[in-house]
Amino acid sequence: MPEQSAITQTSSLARDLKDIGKLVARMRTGERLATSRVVTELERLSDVAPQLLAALEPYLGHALVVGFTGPPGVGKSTLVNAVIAEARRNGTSVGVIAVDPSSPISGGAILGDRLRMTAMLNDDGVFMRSLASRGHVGGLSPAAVRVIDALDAAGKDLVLVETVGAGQAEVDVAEVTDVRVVVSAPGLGDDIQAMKSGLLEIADILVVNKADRADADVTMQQLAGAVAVRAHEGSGVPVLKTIATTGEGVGELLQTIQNAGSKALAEDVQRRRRRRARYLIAHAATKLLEERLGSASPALDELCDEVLRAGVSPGEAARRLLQG
Ligand SMILES: Nc1nc2c(ncn2[C@@H]2O[C@H](COP(=O)(O)OP(=O)(O)OP(=O)(O)O)[C@@H](O)[C@H]2O)c(=O)[nH]1
Ligand SMILES: [Mg+2]
Repeated sequence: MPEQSAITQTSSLARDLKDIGKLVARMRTGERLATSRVVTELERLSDVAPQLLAALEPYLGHALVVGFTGPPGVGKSTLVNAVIAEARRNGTSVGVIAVDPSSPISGGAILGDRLRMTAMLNDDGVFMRSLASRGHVGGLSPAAVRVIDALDAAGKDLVLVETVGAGQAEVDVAEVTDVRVVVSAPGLGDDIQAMKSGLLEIADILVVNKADRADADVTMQQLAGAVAVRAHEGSGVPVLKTIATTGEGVGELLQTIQNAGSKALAEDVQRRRRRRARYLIAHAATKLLEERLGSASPALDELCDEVLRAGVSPGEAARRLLQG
């Protein structure tokens, strides 16, 4: 009976979680079920999440966290899929987080080729989780940051995070990843202009995917032109071509990612983790502030009136709001 199996599940979960150390140890040996459970607990921020995070602490800082972002439909999922295949050939273990409410991983749609997908599901060196952005419009949810930590502690060498580059997402992905790959494709039109203003600034590596298409060189030139402008500012961002569907150029992409990543990995673990924590604090602070500004209160009304009377500057009012 469904009720009974739900109860059994809950009690076995409770038993498992009683011994968090054991669960983490199982995850560390590569047990998929244990990893899955740790990820779920952290994603949901369940009661045991603080203890779990504390237990993961000694194992953090090993993974290279790579963000894949770009406009919808440019082939990010297909490219991530191809990078996984390439990494596995080198024996590199991979965790994948797809932040994409529109195409959940279940069903295999998100990562394209069902056959390869099935092969990966049987490969203990690969762990994938799809996360809804849950009203966190366009951005990375704090849950994604905790799941990154889980996969890092699980011993994955590479953690790939796919997000659609829309507004806040690119900023978020920049805060929590070590290497940022910005993916584009031919025929984006206005999106290329949008990329120039937003995404290009956070890119460590630029990829023109769908290089099998005739107009790929035009896109390549547009991006190389935009990057050349930045090169004067000393950026030197590589621009690579890939065909995610065939794997062409993906070996070079992975190599470039690893080169860029070696610098990040040499950085102090604590500093890298603080950067992620800073993002979480900023995220929480923004929410708190929105709540305070959104709900009517006599104190806020009073503050507004004081600003209107020019007795208090908006800056001073903001400071008071933050202190309150
Ligand atoms: N011709 C060609 N098609 C590709 C290539 N890479 C991906 N595609 C196709 O482009 C379509 C979109 O691919 P996805 O990988 O789902 O793109 P995405 O950027 O993850 O899309 P969203 O997650 O919805 O933003 C699919 O039909 C892919 O098969 C490529 O290199 N060449
Ligand atoms: Mg996708």
